[in-house]
Amino acid sequence: MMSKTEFNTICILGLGYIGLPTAVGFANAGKKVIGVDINEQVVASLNQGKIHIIEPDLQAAFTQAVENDHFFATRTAEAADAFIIAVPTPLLEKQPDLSYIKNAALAIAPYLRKGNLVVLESTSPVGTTEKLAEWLSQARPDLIFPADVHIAYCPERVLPGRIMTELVENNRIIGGLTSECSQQAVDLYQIFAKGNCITTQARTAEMCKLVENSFRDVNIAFANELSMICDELDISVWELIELANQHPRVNILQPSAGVGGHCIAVDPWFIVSQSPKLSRLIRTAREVNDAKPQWVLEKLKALVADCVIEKDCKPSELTIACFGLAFKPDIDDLRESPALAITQQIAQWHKGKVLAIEPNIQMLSLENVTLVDTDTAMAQADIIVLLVDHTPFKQIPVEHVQQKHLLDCRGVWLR
Ligand code: SAJ
Repeated sequence: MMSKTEFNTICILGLGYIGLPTAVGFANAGKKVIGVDINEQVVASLNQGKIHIIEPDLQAAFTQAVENDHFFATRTAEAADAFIIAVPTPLLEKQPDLSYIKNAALAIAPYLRKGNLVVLESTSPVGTTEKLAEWLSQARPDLIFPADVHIAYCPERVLPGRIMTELVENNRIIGGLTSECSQQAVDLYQIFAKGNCITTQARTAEMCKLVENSFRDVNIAFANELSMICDELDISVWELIELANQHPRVNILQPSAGVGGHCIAVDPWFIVSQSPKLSRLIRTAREVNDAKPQWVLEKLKALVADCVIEKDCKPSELTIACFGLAFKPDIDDLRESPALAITQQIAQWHKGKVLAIEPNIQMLSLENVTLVDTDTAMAQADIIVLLVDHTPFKQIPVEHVQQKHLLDCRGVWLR
């Protein structure tokens, strides 16, 4: 039986949506956390006590960590008992770019000591944890990896908007390069995680993360494909899905204006790039979801043409209102948002007024688009496109939506 490792100091590389909440989790569990980020502004802002990302309850928890002197941010790594790498793995021409992970490895290499643990949390193609061991071993030939320094992969699985809860409560998959590595990583996360820590091999853990998001993408693509087929066949897809879901073994997801965010629309490509011949379904799902915003735009153009005939006016006299800009309901994150992209394209194409209604933001700088409140939009719009089902939109009774020309991408105002 191995003795439980003591982790007093934890160094976290990458202070984004995952690294920062994780840092706060350890800090508020009483550990000393060194937060490392290459971005000078991020480091400065954090050291002034201000978080640079939007996530419910994170600022309060971060303030507590700083006030208790358990966290500070810096641009360079320092010696610690455990190192967590939570840097981005962006897609470059549909291939994952591992340079951030490699740079993080090189940044911690000089500080590694026998008995340390290095955990990779970044979404990664299969085999990356093994590569990490190689990079570290090249930089530190005096140490044996993963014997002297343990290495594990532990993907994050938290949902933006619920990060602070899910970080603690979700079960974790932990894939060590050896079983000792896994056990040490379990000891680390159990400092603040209440969910089960389930151990496996590093390659399986890497694939598990990719598969979870691909599963969701494929299922959303099924719903999105149905929405287009139903439109052609003049059937309500919303009613159809509700009916089909009455079956005890059917659970179809909801169609949308497209799949956004930083994970579901990205991670399936990691699988496709590694196994291109075998991942036909995963690739097609990606293509179906990526094509949905263009379909919405074409439907909108047809609606404008109808409205012009009916009102006997010029297109430039019509006002279009786009309800929702965020990448999903009840958040203010506009990055990688299909709703924002659609609104932008409408504004480029339409000669008349374009209004945007986004209750979660106060300011918008988008050419030819005016941010207004719901009442103004309802009063002025000739055509409505509902792109995101934010709660305040769902609270509007359908009788208050007078516009005949309505494109409802989320099935909120069914009539
Ligand atoms: N969406 C639909 N129809 C649905 C559900 C979602 O079109 O029925 C769309 C949303 O509108 C949004 C996109 O999918 O544009 C993604 O939203 P999401 O809420 O499904 O997921 P994310 O991207 O916010 O977070 C996902 C989560 N993964 C899974 O649920 C399998 C989260 O647990 C991961 O930690 C996160 O990706 C990540 O970081 O990988």
